[in-house]
Amino acid sequence: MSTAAAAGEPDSHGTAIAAERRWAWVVIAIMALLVAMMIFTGLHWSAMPPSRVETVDVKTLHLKGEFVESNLGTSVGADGKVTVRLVAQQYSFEPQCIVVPAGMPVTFRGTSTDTIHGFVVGTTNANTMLIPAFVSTFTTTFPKTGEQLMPCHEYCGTGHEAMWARVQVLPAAEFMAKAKPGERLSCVPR
Ligand SMILES: [Cu+2]
Repeated sequence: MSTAAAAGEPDSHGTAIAAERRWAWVVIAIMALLVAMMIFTGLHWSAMPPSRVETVDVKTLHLKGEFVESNLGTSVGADGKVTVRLVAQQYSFEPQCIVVPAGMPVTFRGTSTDTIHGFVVGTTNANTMLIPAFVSTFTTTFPKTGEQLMPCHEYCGTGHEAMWARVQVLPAAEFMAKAKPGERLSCVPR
């Protein structure tokens, strides 16, 4: 016991150490919680590393295969599955206007020709990165009809802020009426 405490005065040094120790435990608890969350999300959701890797040759992307210009846009397969294929490049998406049906699963398949790009569709959960030499894919459903903006959300160079496309979500019946087997739909004005 210090002389100050013995004299009946508050032990300021002891109080400071106790407060400091309590704060240290709070910080340790926060760090432990964050590490536990990282381990949990990593293992439980298999968030990282990606479980599926699909590659594509950037040098021949525009010449042959799935991502040639005539194959970009929305297609309806023989099994009725809706697939959107798109390519990102500095500083635009191809196609510039994408058509999708509302209330049906839509699978996006995209890649980039030059650097890392990405996109998010308005306020929906459609959101991915587009990486050169890799094919990004995800499936989502658009509940509401209407037009959404689709900006690039990975900084990709000086023209980044001008890089965006539009997504038109049509009623399913209207979309299916437009879709013809083997054709690629888009809403780019011709
Ligand atoms: Cu970009």
